[in-house]
Amino acid sequence: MTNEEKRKQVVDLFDPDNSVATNAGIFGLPFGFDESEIMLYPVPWEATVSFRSGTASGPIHIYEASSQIDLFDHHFGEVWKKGIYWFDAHISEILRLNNNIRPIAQQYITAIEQGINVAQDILDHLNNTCHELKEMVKNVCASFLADNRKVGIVGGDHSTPQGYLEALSDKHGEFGILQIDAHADLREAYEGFTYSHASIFHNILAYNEKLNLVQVGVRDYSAGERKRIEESENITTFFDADLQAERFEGKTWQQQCHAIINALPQKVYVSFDIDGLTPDCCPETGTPVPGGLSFVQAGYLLNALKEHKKEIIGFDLSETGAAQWDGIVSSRLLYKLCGLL
Ligand SMILES: [Mn+2]
Repeated sequence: MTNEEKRKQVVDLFDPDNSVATNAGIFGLPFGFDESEIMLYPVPWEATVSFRSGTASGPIHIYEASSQIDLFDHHFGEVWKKGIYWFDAHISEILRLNNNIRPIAQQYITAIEQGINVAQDILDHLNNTCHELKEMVKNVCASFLADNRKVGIVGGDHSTPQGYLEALSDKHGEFGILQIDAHADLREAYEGFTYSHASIFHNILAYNEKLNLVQVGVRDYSAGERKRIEESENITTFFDADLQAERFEGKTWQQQCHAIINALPQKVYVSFDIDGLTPDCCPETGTPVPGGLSFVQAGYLLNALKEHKKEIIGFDLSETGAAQWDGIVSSRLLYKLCGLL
């Protein structure tokens, strides 16, 4: 039997209107590895987080909340039929790595904030461990892509999809990234960390010069990042304050979504930092900022991507905080992102 035939068999036997089986997987679904078209890869990682911690347990809060959602999505319908698998085989190894270097990173951050010099070998050790994590994510994602699976990374902080974006770059070359985020994440080696959550798009644009980055909801950024945005032809930023001002003056979200989508090429990766949403959707995220997209605006934008028939080649959902409510919002967004794939 092919994997597709196996999937069909599981779909036929499953009643989505019934309550969840106790041994069920993500979203209460019965699919195994073989039967799943979509691989969700949780990366509980926050080694270089600068402000509030907790996002390393984002995946577990998302997983726990996921069984409560109804399986018919208003925009994307019966998403579950694609087969969705929570590939958590590396979750304890990643957590072990994270827990090993997190205290060292915290001491390092505290020291540099106080202007104390830190031995270069400590920083090297931290950067090497982050590199190890990135390579691990890259190898796992590359093997899924080679197997024609679709992949979503579930962070962890926003550095976690770096390896995945490299694997996609190797496979596709040219594509666009739709980044929904309160921050620009274009810093060069924030606080000395090569693979900082604040540097992910600086890093991936250096890795793949054919990328097109479209940012939405940005409202907290440095002067250097502003300059970078203004000078780069392959970065288009829809700042949150500008989007909201245009709407105060009569533009509609529909028109704005069209402008956002028109800035993207045909192949699109969605990088969803949960702090792009209003803070009531993500109160425990690491660096919440007032303003942002409402949950329904985000759903409308994702649906508009579908209606414009963009080819969605992958996604990440990052920075979910350690709380039940944050898990509830993110798991619902995760289901929509699976629908978009
Ligand atoms: Mn971010």
